[in-house]
Amino acid sequence: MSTAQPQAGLDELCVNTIRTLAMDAVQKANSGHPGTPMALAPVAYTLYTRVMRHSPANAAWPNRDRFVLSCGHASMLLYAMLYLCGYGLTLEDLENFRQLGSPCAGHPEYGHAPGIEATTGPLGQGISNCVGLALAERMLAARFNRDGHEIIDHHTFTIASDGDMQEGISSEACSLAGHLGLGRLIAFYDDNHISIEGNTSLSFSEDVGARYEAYGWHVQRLGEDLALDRIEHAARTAMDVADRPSLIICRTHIAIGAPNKQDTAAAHGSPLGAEEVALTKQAYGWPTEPPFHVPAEALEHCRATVGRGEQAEREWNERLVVYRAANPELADQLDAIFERRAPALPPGLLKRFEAGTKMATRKASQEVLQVAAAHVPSLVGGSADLAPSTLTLIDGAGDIERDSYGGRNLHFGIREHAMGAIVNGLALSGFRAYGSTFLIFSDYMKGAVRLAALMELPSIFCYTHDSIGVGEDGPTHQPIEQLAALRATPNINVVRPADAHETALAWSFALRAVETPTVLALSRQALIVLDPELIPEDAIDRGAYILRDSAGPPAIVLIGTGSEVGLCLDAARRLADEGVAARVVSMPCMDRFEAQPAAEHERVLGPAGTPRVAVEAASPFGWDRWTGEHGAVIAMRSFGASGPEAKVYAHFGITVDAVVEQAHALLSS
Ligand SMILES: Cc1ncc(C[n+]2csc(CCOP(=O)(O)OP(=O)(O)O)c2C)c(N)n1
Ligand SMILES: [Mg+2]
Repeated sequence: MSTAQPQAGLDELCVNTIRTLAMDAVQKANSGHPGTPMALAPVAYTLYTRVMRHSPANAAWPNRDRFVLSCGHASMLLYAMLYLCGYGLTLEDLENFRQLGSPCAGHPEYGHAPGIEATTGPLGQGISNCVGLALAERMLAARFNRDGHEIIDHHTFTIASDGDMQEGISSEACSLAGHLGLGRLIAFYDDNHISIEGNTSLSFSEDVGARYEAYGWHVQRLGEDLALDRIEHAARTAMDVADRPSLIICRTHIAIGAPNKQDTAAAHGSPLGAEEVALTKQAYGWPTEPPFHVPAEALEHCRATVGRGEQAEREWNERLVVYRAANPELADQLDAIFERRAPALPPGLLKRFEAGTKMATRKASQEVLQVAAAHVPSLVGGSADLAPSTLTLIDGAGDIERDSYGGRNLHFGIREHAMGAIVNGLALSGFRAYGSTFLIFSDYMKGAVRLAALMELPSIFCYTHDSIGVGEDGPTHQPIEQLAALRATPNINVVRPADAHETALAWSFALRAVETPTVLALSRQALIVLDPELIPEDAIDRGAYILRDSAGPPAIVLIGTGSEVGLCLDAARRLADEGVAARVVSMPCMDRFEAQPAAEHERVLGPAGTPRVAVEAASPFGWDRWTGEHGAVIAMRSFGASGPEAKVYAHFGITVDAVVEQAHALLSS
């Protein structure tokens, strides 16, 4: 008897175990996507059991190969692999697919089970995260590998579907990946000619392989024959191509083997149905009962990855011991990245600026960034071709370029959405990463920003030109509703500092974050630098504070953020001259203020019934919560206009006069 036969039989048994688990879990949940996991089972099985170096017993092993299922709807493929390979998911977890509290959510959720490297589901994000993961690998290698000590040398694998390939974000990200020559990035493309509405020919006819070749990728076309040896060979060929990312195109058949559902859109997002499940199992030569049948040999065979992973990890740990002895400081830095430690910022970080002078908060941010970068070696970032305006370059740190990944300044090109996903990939790898553009273009990257919040990543989104203060560029460039939308997103801290000192605190706050992304909203225009003695060190953590108080109890409270705080101060002075007791509250972070107890709300804003005026050159949405029944909001109720900044503010009635007038109106009513 040849030895190939039993192995081939065992492989087939394992592949069919994955397929039937996916069918059964979707059938039991009466919801989900069965067809794609069925078709992709050979690819995932080959990667997990033959190709990838990973350690199911320690899913967080830093030098593991990464796998991201970009087509997150095929989540049962990932859950089946994680269960079979011994990552800790149980068969019961699979049986509870899509149920409340199950680690097997509808789409893979980062942090819900070991082995889920990223939250996927919004198509295009996963493969774009992978560009960040693969870039992070090269950046870590450039920083930490020393002759004879290759401590970082892993690969990043992903499976992407038609939808992933159609979404613009993947085009942005993969264009950059090709440009940067990220050779350790390997994507399988599930070319199944099917999406939800039917055949992809309805809307998709380009040659995807040719497109990726044009991006500078190495492309293999496997065709229909997905024999495991061919998949493995293609993966290894891709791994040998060190100077380019790789795309491996597989012509698959959704719901393969299902007699009535194969190659149909019906197999995409609905259970096959009990009858079709039974027929498909018969076609596989599988017992129709019980469901969730896992042959002992299949489980045992897949679980052997645990031992192989432990062995790989042991070897790496031995290398790390030698490395640590030779490079103790570097090893410490590496630990900090692996553990995603929030960097300690010395109090001296908080640069002092001269009170009374004028400085744009984007300019202050630039100065603070230099100090922060000196103390936080893992801080890296860049902009979507706007660094001269957003002022986010780290001086003297060098650019990230093809074959030169040791720098700290990234150039994303005009690719905001990919920038968001790549920043998230860098954050997943332990870098403190920021991406920057104008606040208005946060809309272009909202999908990725939302996922940073959902994944609980401390990504930093540094947005400048944060209001109609942009001036002449006009309404296309003047954000209105962006702050409200970002504040409405759970688990994002939106920080809009009033001056240079609040900006320093804002960076310090963002760098201390562990599981919450920070959005910085910075001014293009110069703002008065406040007296630092008036700003508490925890101003951002608390979200709002009394910047200028009235002599006695306040008759009126003026609340501002960012550029409008100065305006509130001027109005308060005028009111004081008129004998009106006016308090000014700076609220750099509404999200953090909301998190404070009611007593703190009352301490800062005055007791309920105190007349309050909020001033923000943006949508008033959300402000009535803080102004209360007796309050007023001075804000933007339309798009902006093109003109010099001061005239635009006057045109829209966001002025000291307007604040004083509004205060009088409230006091006399
Ligand atoms: C950004 C985004 N838009 C829309 C969807 C809804 N959706 C889920 S899967 C899918 C397309 C399915 O086609 P394909 O990607 O080829 O997956 P397959 O059916 O082949 O598994 C769509 C539109 C989504 N998940 N993400
Ligand atoms: Mg498809």
